[in-house]
Amino acid sequence: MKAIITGTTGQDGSHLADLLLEKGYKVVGTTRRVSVDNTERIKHLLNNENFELVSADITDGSSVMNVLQKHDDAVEFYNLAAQSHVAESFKQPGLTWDITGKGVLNILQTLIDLNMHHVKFYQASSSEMFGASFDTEEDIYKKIGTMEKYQDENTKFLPQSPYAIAKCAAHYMTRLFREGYGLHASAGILFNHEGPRRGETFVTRKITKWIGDFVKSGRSDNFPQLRLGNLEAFRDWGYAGDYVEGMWMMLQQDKADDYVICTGETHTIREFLDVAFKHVDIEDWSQHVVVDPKFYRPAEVDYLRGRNNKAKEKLGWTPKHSFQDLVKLMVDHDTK
Ligand code: NAP
Ligand code: F7E
Repeated sequence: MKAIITGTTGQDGSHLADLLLEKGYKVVGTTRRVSVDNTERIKHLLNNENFELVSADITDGSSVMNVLQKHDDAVEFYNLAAQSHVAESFKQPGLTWDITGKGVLNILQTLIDLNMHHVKFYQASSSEMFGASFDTEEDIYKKIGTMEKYQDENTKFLPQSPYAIAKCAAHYMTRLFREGYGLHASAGILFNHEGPRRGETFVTRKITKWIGDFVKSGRSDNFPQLRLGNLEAFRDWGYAGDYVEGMWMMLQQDKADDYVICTGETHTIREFLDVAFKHVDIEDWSQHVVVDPKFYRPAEVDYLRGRNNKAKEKLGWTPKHSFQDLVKLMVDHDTK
């Protein structure tokens, strides 16, 4: 069994490569030209004889075609490549569109042009596509009198950033190639997922990295404060290692489909700060954190809480790590 992963050098790509290699796959990972080494997360795989790193950029259709022609015995293709930073997408909307939106069309069209219907395709869709949209749990309302908000596969999309708009286009394109061309193309609508391999400018890792550096400094009084933006947003945060199992499970189904992967719990950035600082015995973090409007976004996604009933019932997927486990795992990693 051979699988191709784009975005192998990223957080999810590295976890997925680990998972597929454990399962006995041969893994072909793509990497693009960068001026500094980007293999930190996969350096433990570089000498694995079942792992091959090849050059491709998904904005360059010919490079995608070369990989697919050379590896036409692949049975699964996971597209995890993206300009994945939401705040950055406001600064580089055109590049975000080219990679996160049109790049996906390049892959899908190449699969069809090469008549590679035997390849099952996974698209990394995102809870950011929901943006300002949510549904309410009427059934719970009837029982306990409060209206809980949530998003699932039936919630409409109301994207709030160039990133989310590009992801919506790629999501609909994936659906079109499934319905129109009979491609086994699934999209995982994944809510935020984190871990020690998370990029250092995403809010969770920015917090745990700061705590790690602060602790390692001997808790110095002169240590620069942690500068953050909006602390009131709610996110449904899970562990990345759990979520890549959901990706794999989707491609093991006879029929391709779309699935939400999430924990079903939601917490604010403030709550993340509470748990993370408490783990290093700091009860009051207010003197360490500064709210800096520089990190506000032109449009925010205020509330995300997924409902994972479909993934549980059809895939048998459940998250293995709680919110508390996740925060502690990240703080422990960064303080070591
Ligand atoms: P990440 O750490 O930012 O990794 C993104 C990967 O895409 C990196 O390997 C990057 O390569 C690669 N890439 C960027 N531009 C490319 C291009 N033009 N051609 C080929 N590769 C390119 O993101 P992640 O957190 O692992 O997320 C994986 C995927 O899931 C992304 O599509 C993301 O949008 C989506 N997603 C993530 C989350 C989440 O919470 N993590 C939730 C929902 C969806 P370099 O190493 O060279 O930069
Ligand atoms: O922001 C707030 C920020 O950048 C989370 C990507 O993986 O998940 C991720 O997108 C929240 C936002 O993730 C800072 O305003 C406050 O409300 O960690 P984030 P994200 O935007 O939710 C989705 C599902 C993806 O698909 C994306 O690829 O935290 N926040 N202060 C901050 N955020 C950042 N980055 N930095 C701050 O200083």
